[in-house]
Amino acid sequence: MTDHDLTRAADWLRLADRVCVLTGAGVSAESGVPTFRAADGLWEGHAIEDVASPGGWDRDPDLVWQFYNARRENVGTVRPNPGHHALVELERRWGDRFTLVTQNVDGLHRDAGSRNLLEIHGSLRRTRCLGCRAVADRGLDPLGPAPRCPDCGGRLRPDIVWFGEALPEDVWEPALEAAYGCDVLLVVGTSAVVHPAASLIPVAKRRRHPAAKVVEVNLTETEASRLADIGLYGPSGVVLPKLVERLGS
Ligand code: BV8
Ligand code: ZN
Repeated sequence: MTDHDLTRAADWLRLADRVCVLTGAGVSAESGVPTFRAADGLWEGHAIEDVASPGGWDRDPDLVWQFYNARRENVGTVRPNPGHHALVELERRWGDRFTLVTQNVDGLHRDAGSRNLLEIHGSLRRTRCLGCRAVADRGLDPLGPAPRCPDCGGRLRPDIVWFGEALPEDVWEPALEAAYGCDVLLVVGTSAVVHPAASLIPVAKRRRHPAAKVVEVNLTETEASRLADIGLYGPSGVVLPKLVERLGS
């Protein structure tokens, strides 16, 4: 990342009326949460379709809960990092003209203080009852192998969007609007492989004139790079605070 790139990105931000941010696992990697693109394609030793798909749930719900309880426990040991806090600072400056769309399910953005937050893939901290459909925030306490709904006794599932499942309208619609309406879209720590989340990037580029400026923050180039107007390459926990600092007061 050159000083010139950082200045250009900060200048675009300073001129922006509306700012949208799309984050992925790379933001939480700075807190020690493992990303998905593990080299062997496995995820904590499991095939994704066995632990993060409706088919996997139907075949072996206890294995799915074992997988999610392990991730809940891991997230319970980590804290937000300077990258999360830099995004809270951007929200403080832009207020309700700032929207943070996250693919992450670890809840670290919320812990850091982000409030204009759309968790488009759900959250490890919430469960949904298959009986009465109640959604509850249960923090990160272990839920045991086959948790039951305290109200109706029905089976609880993680309130997470699995592969093959539609994203909830109540977060996906506002995410599309935020991407379409922004002047700058920051794409941080995502491989931009998972859809429809990754489609927010071309959406931002398609808006009325002038098209949004897309700034990618990542360790490497990704599927998003060809649509980015600028790439700030480095750890998000270092780059984001530098960007906020370059914005000035
Ligand atoms: C749907 C919850 C239909 C689970 C998640 C073929 C082509 C295109 C699409 C598809 C296809 N086949 C299937 C699909 C659709 C599928 C999909 O996109 N698959 C991908 C794998 C190709 N999508 C779906 O199934 C979606 N649903 O399509 O439904 C439908 C429609 C209507 C009605 C019914 C059905 C649902 C997708 C949501 C899946 N759930 N999460 C859980 O977490 O347990 S997605 C999951 O993977 C994560 O949430 C996360 O979003 C995603 C991983 O992506 P990233 O966040 O980008 O993480 P990754 O590890 O990939 O990258 C990390 C990045 O960070 C890297 O770039 C790295 O360089 C960078 N990095 C690392 N360290 C740092 C860093 N950057 C900065 N600093 C650092 N320190
Ligand atoms: Zn219930």
